[in-house]
Amino acid sequence: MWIGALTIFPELFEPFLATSLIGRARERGLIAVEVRNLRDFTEDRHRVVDDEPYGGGGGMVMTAPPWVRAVRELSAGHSPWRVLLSPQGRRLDDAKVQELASRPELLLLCGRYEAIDERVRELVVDEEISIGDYVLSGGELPALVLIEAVSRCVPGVVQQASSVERDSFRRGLLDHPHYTRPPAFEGLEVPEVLLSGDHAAIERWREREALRATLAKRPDLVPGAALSAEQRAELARARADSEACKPRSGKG
Ligand code: 4HQ
Repeated sequence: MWIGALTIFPELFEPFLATSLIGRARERGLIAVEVRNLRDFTEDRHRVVDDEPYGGGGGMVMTAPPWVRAVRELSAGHSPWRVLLSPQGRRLDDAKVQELASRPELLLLCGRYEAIDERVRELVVDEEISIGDYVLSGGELPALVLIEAVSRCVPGVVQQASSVERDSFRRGLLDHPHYTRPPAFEGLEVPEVLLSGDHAAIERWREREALRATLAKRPDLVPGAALSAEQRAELARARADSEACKPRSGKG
């Protein structure tokens, strides 16, 4: 998979992309990342990429010509899916990550300043994506978030394929709790079933705890989740319990 990124701060990318899982995936040729400086696509001596907004008001706007030149140049010879990182975009989730990972080439546009000239969107952007409802100073961290999440989906990048399948969200539920040594710590003991060696019982416990965690922390995920028989039974129990706690309705 090839991922390109356009930014005025290319130096933000390399240390992150050279480290750990992504660094190894790049060494092994599973993903290629090409980070380019938008200023290399300006044509003036001062390499200016911004200007005052038409209509007035505060802040600076990134001008269209360097973006359009850069995207066209980096797209020549291939046809990457062109993604603009922006709070106006559709929110990134696991389904979108998998969809993006299925594309052989991605080009990520990382803006700075108040905004980018609207014509960049119209001319050279296929999709606008946000990593969440908050405002950052640039699209670089969102691009790195996207690169890391997408890389994990590329076959071979995560050595243990089962850990991607088991990942929280891939099943539509949050993760169950995890424990490692020591067996008792500050008066808190590891649940006994995990020490039992009974693999079927451990699996049942994990499924139940995953559902419980999701009901407690992210109940909005439960309707969309693919539940096992054990989890459907647990859900019925949880619903019966909460029904029993409710005050009876008006007339009753
Ligand atoms: N940005 N998800 C770039 C974001 C953002 C987000 C703000 C993008 C500033 C220039 N991008 N502009 N949230 O906050 O993707």
